Amino acid sequence: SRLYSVRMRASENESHENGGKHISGGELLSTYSDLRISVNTLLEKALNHSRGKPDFLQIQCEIVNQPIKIVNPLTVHTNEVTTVEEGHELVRNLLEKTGVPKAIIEKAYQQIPEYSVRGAILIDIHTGERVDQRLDKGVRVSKMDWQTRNFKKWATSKAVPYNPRLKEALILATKVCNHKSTIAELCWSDDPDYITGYVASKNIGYQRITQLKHYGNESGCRIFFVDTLSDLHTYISYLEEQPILVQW
Ligand code: PML
Repeated sequence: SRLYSVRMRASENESHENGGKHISGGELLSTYSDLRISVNTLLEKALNHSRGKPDFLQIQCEIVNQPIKIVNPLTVHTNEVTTVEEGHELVRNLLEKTGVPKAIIEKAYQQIPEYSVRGAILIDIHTGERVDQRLDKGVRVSKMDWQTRNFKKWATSKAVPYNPRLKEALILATKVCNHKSTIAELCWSDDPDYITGYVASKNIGYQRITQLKHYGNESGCRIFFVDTLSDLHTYISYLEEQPILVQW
């Protein structure tokens, strides 16, 4: 049966000129009969966030018209590090392995915005320049999910602990890395209570790194390193519009 894309966004001081402070966002695909549960799941997520209490909260449901593409999850590996510095050294090594040049990695680090960007920023691996031109919004990857039952089966068989954050991030990384223009993704959370992040690519898989910031820090990061963006518009519409179901 047809699926609905359900999206949530919550923020503080939404009317502020810089768009306010991003609190939480969420994405899922739902059948019509599950819509009540789905909307509630995202509502709970928005209201239980340690970044704060939203004064703006939006949940939107929209039927999916495009055919849904099924993709396999990236393989997951957890890298234990003992300091944030060690974590970022590993980020640099992994990014180099995916094909992002050293100089571009450094240039990317310098461009991580101070303010919180809601979505991802896109960095060209040839120039190191940010190419999305979306300022504080960034690009929001949308229309993807992984059915709970299938995810649980996968998690059990891989001995991965059931972690909704990991699930969500792995779905996103799997969608993003399934496009040939994506060389790698670098991400860590803007949640002050969550310090694990990851580097992902089609070749190295989803490489978790246990410390990429200190507790209490509310600055997150999500960068897509991209190549051959002769057609930036098509790439962004893949991220925003192409429905993807992860299946194992
Ligand atoms: C987020 O949802 O804020 C990003 C979390 C990234 C790491 C998830 C994990 O693999 O534990």
